[in-house]
Amino acid sequence: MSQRGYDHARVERRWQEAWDDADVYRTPDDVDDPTYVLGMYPYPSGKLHMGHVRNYTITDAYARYRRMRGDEVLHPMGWDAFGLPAENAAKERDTNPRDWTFDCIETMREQMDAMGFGYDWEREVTTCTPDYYRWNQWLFRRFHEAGLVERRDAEVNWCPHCETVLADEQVEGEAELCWRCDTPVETRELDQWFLKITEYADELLEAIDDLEGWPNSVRQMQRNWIGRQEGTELEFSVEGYGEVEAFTTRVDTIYGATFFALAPDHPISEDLAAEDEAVRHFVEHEADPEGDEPEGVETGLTATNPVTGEEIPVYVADFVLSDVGTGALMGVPGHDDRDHVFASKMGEDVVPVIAPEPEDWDGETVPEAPDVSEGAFTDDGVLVNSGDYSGLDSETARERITEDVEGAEHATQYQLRDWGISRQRYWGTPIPVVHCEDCGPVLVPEEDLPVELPAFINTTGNPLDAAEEWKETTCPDCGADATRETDTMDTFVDSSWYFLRYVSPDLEDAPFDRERANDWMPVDQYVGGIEHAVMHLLYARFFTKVLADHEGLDHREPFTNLLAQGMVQLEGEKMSKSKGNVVSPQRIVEEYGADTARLFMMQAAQPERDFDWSEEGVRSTNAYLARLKELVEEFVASAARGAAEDASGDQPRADEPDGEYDAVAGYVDDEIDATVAIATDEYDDLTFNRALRETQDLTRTLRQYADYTEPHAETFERGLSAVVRLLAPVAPHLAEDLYDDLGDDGFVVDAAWPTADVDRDRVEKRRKLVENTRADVRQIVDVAGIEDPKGIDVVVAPDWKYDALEIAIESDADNLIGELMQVSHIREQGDAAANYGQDLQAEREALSMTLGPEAEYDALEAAAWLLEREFGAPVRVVRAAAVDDESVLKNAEPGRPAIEIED
Ligand code: ANZ
Ligand code: ZN
Repeated sequence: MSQRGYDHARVERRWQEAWDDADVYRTPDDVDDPTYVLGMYPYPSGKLHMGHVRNYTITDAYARYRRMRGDEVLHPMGWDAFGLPAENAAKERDTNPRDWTFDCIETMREQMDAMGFGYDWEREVTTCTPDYYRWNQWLFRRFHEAGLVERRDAEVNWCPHCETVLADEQVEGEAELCWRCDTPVETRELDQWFLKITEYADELLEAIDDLEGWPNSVRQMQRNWIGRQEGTELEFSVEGYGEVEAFTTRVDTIYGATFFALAPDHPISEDLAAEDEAVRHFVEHEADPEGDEPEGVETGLTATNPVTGEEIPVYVADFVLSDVGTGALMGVPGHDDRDHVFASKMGEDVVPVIAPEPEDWDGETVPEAPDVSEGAFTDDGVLVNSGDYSGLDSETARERITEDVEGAEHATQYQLRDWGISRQRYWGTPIPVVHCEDCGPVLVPEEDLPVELPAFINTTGNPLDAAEEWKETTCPDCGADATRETDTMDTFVDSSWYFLRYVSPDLEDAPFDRERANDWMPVDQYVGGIEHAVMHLLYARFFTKVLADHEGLDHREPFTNLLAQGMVQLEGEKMSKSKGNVVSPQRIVEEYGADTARLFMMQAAQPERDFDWSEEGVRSTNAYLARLKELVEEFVASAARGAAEDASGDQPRADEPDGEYDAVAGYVDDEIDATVAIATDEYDDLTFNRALRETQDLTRTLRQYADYTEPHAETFERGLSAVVRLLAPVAPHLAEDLYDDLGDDGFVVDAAWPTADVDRDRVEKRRKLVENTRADVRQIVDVAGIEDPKGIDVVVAPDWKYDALEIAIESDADNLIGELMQVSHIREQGDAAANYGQDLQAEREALSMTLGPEAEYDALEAAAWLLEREFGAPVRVVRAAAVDDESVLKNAEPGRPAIEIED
């Protein structure tokens, strides 16, 4: 027999060792029912924080659940091990990023093991090892062969403090600060390597519609990020420069174009700047594309509107972006807010050419033009002041004008840009390129991969630039002296395919085993933070599509279901080091145990929601586990006593305790089934909090049962066994211990999930009936000030009231009472029927079917012991037929029995 009290440290150590010895988390390679459950791998910062703990408890619980349901589950873990922080930490601590990273990994792996996460560590993936990053380099070559790599000059965000290029998303806020160090970001021109994700823009966008297992918010964020717009490209002729293309989404407004504007780095602007001092000054000193106010300078040129033939002035303006559309636009101040501000400032005309569509519009009449002097009218509407096009709706006009105007054509424009992967940093995958004076940039041949990182050099710039010996090499094409590329890859490259490496982590001749990947993929359930809603998930989708097109992957989307977990907060604020409000998982594990930490988190809220950490909640979770342990141990002890007594007698019997199978046992049996059925549904939906609430309710019922009477052994054991299994995904250590106590063989990890077939709707009605009845008794006892009730009668309503209720629900007659009175056995009830009919009429909208008189009687009869327990008085459940007292019957209604208390 196990010792008394809940010694979490002992329990957790014992089972972690046992799991380890038995290798229970090893995943087979070839499987029939593959389920892939994955948490976003962490950056090895050295410390597991509560966000990690929550993230990985969700995946662990779900993986364990699926496994108990009979699936073969892949649930791996690895390390997003490259990145700037390691480099910075290495500098601060006078070590190198590799040692620092591996130290961090070591500690975090131990912390994960202490949490009881069931990973197959044989499949661990560490991105900073040459075994992993050589495949980044290999993939870079493949992308290059597929025409998806490009090197071009590009303006980049440059953080002078980190001395690195930042992605747009790493630049924060209006003030444009570096995400890591808050230094204001500058721009620089550099030769950069790009992956051409824009080639997949359409598919990335359109396939979002099918990602039904993703949160809508994430899907919308991806749509916005891709930002596809349909519009028209058309030509304005500019004196001296010929036809100049402009992009517009609103060609229907072309009669209202009162100026033309060029981006500051448009070729014409650059050409003008060479001669025109004002333009040069503006381009070099004033243009600020991020500024709030649109600024610009007149060029003195005019452009001819291709539809109206009108000549309009040409500006160079900073709100025109060179990488959007064609870098030139027609300004329509009447219908675009920014153009309105700009035109007002420059004194250009504001002409209304679109009117709001009148409510009773006949589709032809030209409505009155709106007043746009104070602000633009930006919606679609009906064209006015637009020649022959007046009277058309915006959409039709756009089609017509695009068709009619020479040189105009339909065009699609995207917000999405190609993915610049170059980083001028050490701790990343070296881009496998050699620069040769004669041959230019040459790819490192496959057989020379990996290009390994040289030893770390502590310098302010890019350490790879300082690694002279490493840099010096020969050209793979011509053999001449050449230098290595010193850019490394964005670490988002690593995370764009790591989920494929877990499938065959040791494979030596390809990044992943095609056949196995096709079996395991796509990931069934992916779990991670909302901060990865756009980039990581979009890049992973992009890689998956490229690998489907070029590497034989059968799947075009990597993640079927995505859960973006909420934040763990403290007093309403995100836990963060900078705020100093961090609760350390390690302390919680030491004080209360991993099971308590896991259970507390999973029951505190739905996984998508933010919730507040509460030490009080942790303590009560811990107390619950201790009570459960006690309950199981009591049962096991009394069963053992019973067995000993039996052994001394002459007739060996089944386990003791051996209470009757009576109505109480029946009630408990029903509750076990209900709990199993509901908790299973909730596990399927990953709403662990609800599954756990059910499980705790059942535990309480079992406790009350044991306190009330000698429980029926089989029923009681079935209940305990259900609780232990339902809890096993979330509190695996204690569940193993109790599973063992209950005499089951093997590990609960491998145990079968309990099953039950019940009608949830009936369960809910039954529970509600019992709860309401208990509440009614409580209220009567309270209001009447009854100290010591002698007896409680619960009177089920007469059958005719159930019939009347059914009619009230089904009938749509205005006169319900009339309808009821047509039924003879209701009419016979006289005033009682009329009164009840009135009640029904009053609540008609809110009525719902109850279980029916017999089922209500049975349910109340089975639950009578709960009332007896609570009020310390005998309880009789009585059918209406057995009662003559009209005043009692009057109060009995379907779903709400009458209560009579004797004091
Ligand atoms: C005329 C027009 C009339 C426009 C109108 C809009 C409303 P949004 O604004 O997101 O719909 N545009 C075109 N090229 C641009 C560039 N290089 N830099 C900045 N803006 C540019 O994006 C499409 C609109 O952005 C285009 O449609 C154009 O202004 C502007 F009532 O043309 B529109
Ligand atoms: Zn060469």
